[in-house]
Amino acid sequence: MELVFATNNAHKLEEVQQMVGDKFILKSLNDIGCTDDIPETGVTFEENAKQKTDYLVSKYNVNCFGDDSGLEIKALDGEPGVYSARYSGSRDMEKNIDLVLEKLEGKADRSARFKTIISLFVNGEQHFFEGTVEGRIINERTGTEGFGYDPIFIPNGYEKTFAEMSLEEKNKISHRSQAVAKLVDFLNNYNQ
Ligand code: ITT
Repeated sequence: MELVFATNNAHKLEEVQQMVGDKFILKSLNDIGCTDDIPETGVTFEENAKQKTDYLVSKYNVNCFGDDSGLEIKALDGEPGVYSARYSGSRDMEKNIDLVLEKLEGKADRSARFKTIISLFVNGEQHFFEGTVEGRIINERTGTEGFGYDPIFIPNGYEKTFAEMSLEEKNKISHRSQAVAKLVDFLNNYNQ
């Protein structure tokens, strides 16, 4: 089954394709020739994820899913949240990470979670799937794998950051993999 994944983030596409296996052929926005900047103006992950699939359904009439993810830091009242990709005002992750570290200076509670919400639109039906992973923000970047805030996030039960894990290791526990596992479970049953 072919599904459009409403992303142009190659890391995310690769992570998710690895999880869904060959049964689902994922197409990115580039693959379907969509170069539009799909609006992401919601104040929740759910609203943003749904905006992506609503857009693709209305413009291309395809079966599709889209996710919105981000980092919620307790001591920052859930920031950067839906603003994770542009927390500092730009998509420059060096600046975004610097801002997080700066804002956390002197804070005792460094607990945080990554969250993903997936919106799926398939054959006229709307569904949502959620995944979260709890952890903490460390003081300095460690590791070179992954993307985004991976170098400063240690998941609970581990002593290394997401950026020190292989993709396979991260996928066993990540917010995105949990949400995708629910999506895949749903699709497998849906097809029967
Ligand atoms: P698309 O909207 O094109 O899919 P994006 O980069 O904006 O790509 P998300 O909305 O899923 O991706 O995530 C927003 C930001 O949250 C992302 O740019 C990262 O900074 C951060 N983030 C999300 N998932 C992450 C992960 O697994 N590891 C590290 N940072 C992550």
